[in-house]
Amino acid sequence: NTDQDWWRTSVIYQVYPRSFKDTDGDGVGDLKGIEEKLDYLKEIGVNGVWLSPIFRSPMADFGYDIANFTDIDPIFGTMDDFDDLIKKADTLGLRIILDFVPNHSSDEHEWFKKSIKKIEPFTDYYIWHDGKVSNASGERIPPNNWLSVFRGPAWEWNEERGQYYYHQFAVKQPDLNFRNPQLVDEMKDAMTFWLDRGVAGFRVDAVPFLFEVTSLQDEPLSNDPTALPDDYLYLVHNYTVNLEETFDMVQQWRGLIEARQEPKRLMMAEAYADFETTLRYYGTPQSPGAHFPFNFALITDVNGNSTPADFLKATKKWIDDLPPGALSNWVIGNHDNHRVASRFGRELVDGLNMLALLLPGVAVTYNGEEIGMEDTSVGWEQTKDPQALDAGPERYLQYTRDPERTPFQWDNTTSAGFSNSEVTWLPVNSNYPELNVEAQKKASVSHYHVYKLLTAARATPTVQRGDTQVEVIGDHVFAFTRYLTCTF
Ligand code: ISL
Repeated sequence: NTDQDWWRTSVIYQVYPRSFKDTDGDGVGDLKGIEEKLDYLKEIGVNGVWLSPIFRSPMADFGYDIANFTDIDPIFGTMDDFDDLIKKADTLGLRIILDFVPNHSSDEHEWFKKSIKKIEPFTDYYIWHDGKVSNASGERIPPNNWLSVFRGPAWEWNEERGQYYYHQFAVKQPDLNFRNPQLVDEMKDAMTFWLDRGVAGFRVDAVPFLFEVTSLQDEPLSNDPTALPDDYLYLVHNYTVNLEETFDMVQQWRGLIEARQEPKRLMMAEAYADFETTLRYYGTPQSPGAHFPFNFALITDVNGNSTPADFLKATKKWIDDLPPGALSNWVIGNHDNHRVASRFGRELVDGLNMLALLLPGVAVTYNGEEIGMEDTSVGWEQTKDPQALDAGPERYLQYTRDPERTPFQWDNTTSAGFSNSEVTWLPVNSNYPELNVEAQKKASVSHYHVYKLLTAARATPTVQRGDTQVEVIGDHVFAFTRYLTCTF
């Protein structure tokens, strides 16, 4: 294991910046707050820190709607704050990884405003279409039946341009047109900008959605009895995800970051897909893609009702069936999925951390997992997540991602030590007086102590290079062994 591939045995820690640490009292976390807490991250044994988006944004999707790809949002701080963060991280030997969100921009991005007006070269930076005329009503309707991940039609009429635009996510997140070479270059320039500023790599957002078929054909119905006609799952998505062009684009980005040395930069791809498709994001030895696509098996394939056999199935393929040379990785939570303690039950928090941190390869941790933070119940009136707001008061609970995004619980002071303001952008979980970092440090036994033991154990040759056996023992136990075979 050389510094060349520093991430191989690393713990990558996802910070959700809005909820990590607020230093200016506005109830929203900031870069200075992250800087202040880098010592803590060092202390718990983290190596890489991935920040969810910190770029200029109207925050319709809390930073995943970007209005300027090369600027910091004032709510998080300034470019100087960012440079300071990188500097402090360097002194601690921590690497900062940014979220790269290529699929869409905000509708408040200059490119979109100019695209509406057909100002060159922006006219085709987005996906525009006249729509068609309905046979039944004679009215203008979208070009096809495609649905947005956030529900409802994936097409929105723009009065000024007199055309529909395509949005795979919220209406305020128009999809960028990766069939336009200038846009492709523009996005590469954005990556280069941050690489020049010293970031150690990227987590690439929503990769499967980069391209859609040009024929714009309707997608087939899924026949999922639980899906309403405006639910994403109402359709089978053959024409809008994982197109060949997508894998090629990921390989181009890999080439771009591969050209950088000292430190070598990392690319992680976010792709919820079946196992075989996910593996394609590794690319090939000749044309490598992501260093690793996230392994979401411990999120999508198991839950609190799973049997040991389900755990065996979910983990085994990511140990035994990877292509030669492909690096494994483990993700047990993130800002889009309910917290481990809530999905599996509190008693399984340490167990899930053991899987993430002791199985072979990279461990990716979401902030709060080290202390077993739980989902926070956020009522309709306090709901912020656009996906939940779109669903409305009857259905928001099925969609909301707010419960896993509430402020980090540092101690038992005001707002759990997250902010000196009592008003925070999402409510602090009422369990904070007991469930917080300070309390767990003081306790003789806690998730925090277990987490630290686990990250420390990663320094051993057995965890770094050893073999792995996963097995079911009896009716109730899923077990795994890491071992190093010695030859004398
Ligand atoms: O969350 C999902 C499944 O649990 C996915 O459908 C997810 O919405 C998709 O993979 C993209 O997620 C990413 O991009 C979204 C943003 O809202 C999410 O927070 C982000 O992780 C749009 O930028």
